[in-house]
Amino acid sequence: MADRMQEKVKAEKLADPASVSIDIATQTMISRAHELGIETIFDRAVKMKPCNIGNQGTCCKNCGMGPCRLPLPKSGIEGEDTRKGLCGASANTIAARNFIRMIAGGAAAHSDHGRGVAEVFLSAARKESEDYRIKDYDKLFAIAPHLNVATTVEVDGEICDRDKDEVALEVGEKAIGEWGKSAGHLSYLNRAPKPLYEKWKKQGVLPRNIDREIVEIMHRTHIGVDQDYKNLMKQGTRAAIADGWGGSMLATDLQDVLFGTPYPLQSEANLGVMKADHVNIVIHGHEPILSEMIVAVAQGPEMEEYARSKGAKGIQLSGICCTANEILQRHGVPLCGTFLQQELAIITGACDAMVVDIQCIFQNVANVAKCFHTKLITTHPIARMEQENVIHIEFDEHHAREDAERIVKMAIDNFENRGADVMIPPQKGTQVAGFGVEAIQYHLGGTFRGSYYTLNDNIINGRIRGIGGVVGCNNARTRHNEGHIAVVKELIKNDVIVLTTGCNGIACAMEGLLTPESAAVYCGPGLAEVCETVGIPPVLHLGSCVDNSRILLAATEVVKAGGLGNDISDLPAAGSAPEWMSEKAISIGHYFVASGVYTVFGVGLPVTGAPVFQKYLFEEFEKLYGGMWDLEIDPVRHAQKMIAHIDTKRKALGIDRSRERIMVDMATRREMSA
Ligand code: XCC
Ligand code: SF4
Repeated sequence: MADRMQEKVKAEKLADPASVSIDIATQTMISRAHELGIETIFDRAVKMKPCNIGNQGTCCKNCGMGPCRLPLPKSGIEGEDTRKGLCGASANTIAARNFIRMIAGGAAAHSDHGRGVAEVFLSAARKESEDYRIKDYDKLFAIAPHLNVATTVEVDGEICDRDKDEVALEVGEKAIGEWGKSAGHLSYLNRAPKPLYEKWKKQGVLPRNIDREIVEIMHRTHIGVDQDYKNLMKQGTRAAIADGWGGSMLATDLQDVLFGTPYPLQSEANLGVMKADHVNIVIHGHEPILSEMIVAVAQGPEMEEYARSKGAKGIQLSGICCTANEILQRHGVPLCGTFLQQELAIITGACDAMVVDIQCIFQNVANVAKCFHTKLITTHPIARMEQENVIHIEFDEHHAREDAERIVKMAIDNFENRGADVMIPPQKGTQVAGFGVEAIQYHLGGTFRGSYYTLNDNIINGRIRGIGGVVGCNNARTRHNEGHIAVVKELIKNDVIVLTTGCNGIACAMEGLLTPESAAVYCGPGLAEVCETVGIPPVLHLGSCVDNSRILLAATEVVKAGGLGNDISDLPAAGSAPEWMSEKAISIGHYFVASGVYTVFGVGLPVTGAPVFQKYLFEEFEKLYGGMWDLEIDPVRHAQKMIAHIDTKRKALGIDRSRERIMVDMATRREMSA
């Protein structure tokens, strides 16, 4: 009996690999962790239940008299909702304050990342740094006008291109100003479709500068300030726009100018990209500032040679989370795994160094690293860890190459310290990544007619039913990658082309959905035909979290190409984050909503404890901005809701019939060939 009890306790404490992830490599490594007695997030999720009031959004701890907890009664609310905190804050106020604080957190993370890039950009433009040089002058000249920087000058009555270094310097200075300028509004707002800009103006949500909107959220949500959920959301909207059309968009653009605009390339994804006989360096986090330099150093002949001198066959770089997406997009460096696989990469026993910068890094990677030879290296002054085994090498653009060399050398030197306990699961998927606004234009329009015309044409004729933006994290409260893959497969099966970023992009890559060949297997006949003709995957990987701004701009290009309405909210398009978890995801979700996109989240949303506030986000928002939130946990229903929205938009555009015709055509064709 006592024995059985103990067995039961033990069984309860560990995650069941097959029920926490759909991915075989992940399942294998969770079992491996159990064998080695190492705990991972999957086990912790079994042990610790989430707080039921917090996840309804109705726990307030904004002052020292709380936390005040206002759970929704099981039977719901009949009549007046009299729940209130000590100060009288209603459930709507509390949920709205919490919600926009999440937006503040997310917008701050993206935008501060952007600021870091802008600073390095400026120092490159000033030629203060030997290690970073501007790579993509075409893109520089393309973004300059949006920052009100002239690209031409008049010399002796003739208009010619301005000196590129001069343009770079002014772009850098203007860009930095976007975080704290004292007058006017964000410059990039002029990139949005005119009707959208007008909606923002009418609602009074044009962001002034990036930092201010975030600070104002913190002020307004302090005890006793803004206590009207609609007014709170107004500020949440303004900060989210400052993220999507400000901090994130600047981060993406300046990264492209500095490191190159992505174009399609082939690579691989999943833990199986690690190599037992190579020095494995896993880069994890978000900013490409550090990782770009590590790629440059590690791929040089000197370090390769040094690695061989230490008995390794070479150096294998791979990435986790969005820094992985950054170096994938520009260099084809393979993806090692998603957010939920970070501990597992170390548990392979083959990770000689994990180098992290900012965001989405579990503190527990330090504990896992202790069980192996792995050097865990933090590199950012604002992201350190308390554990003693963590090595901090502060990365600085002024001696970036030196820092990168030190890190890579440390990894190589560590190769010989590996234990015998190496186990790398063999699974990996092939992928084609590296899409962006420019690459989509090129691939779907061709060099001579580089525009979104072909995409629009295929949407209008019904081969492509619509566009789905499926993005975001993994969440240990739901089965790893299950929602991601099910939503994406359901969309492409129904001829909806998918644009992906973040960990959804990694999940799709692992599953093989980022290959042109997958079109014939998973897509409806219309989308399959387009993918085959043009040679693109049905799921286009656009990059990292900040690169969700690429989706905004792609949508804007679709509007501009014509025939599908005048605004993003007219498009047959919908957004989704099936397994979201971060505050950044809430900010992204909200800037999509505020840009006119119907956006569905999975897992749960911390608004369900305040039904009136929830209704405001889920229904009334559409009247203000054309987009609205939704929540759907079941992945197939989740995708079906997006498709229903797409069909509503097709109908409003009067293009619903063209699709019916195509479907009949395809059916007849199939009959004929049978
Ligand atoms: Fe982080 Fe960006 Fe989320 Fe993945 S998706 S878990 S935020 S790495 Ni952007
Ligand atoms: Fe409670 Fe009001 Fe303080 Fe929040 S701000 S903890 S609701 S007293």
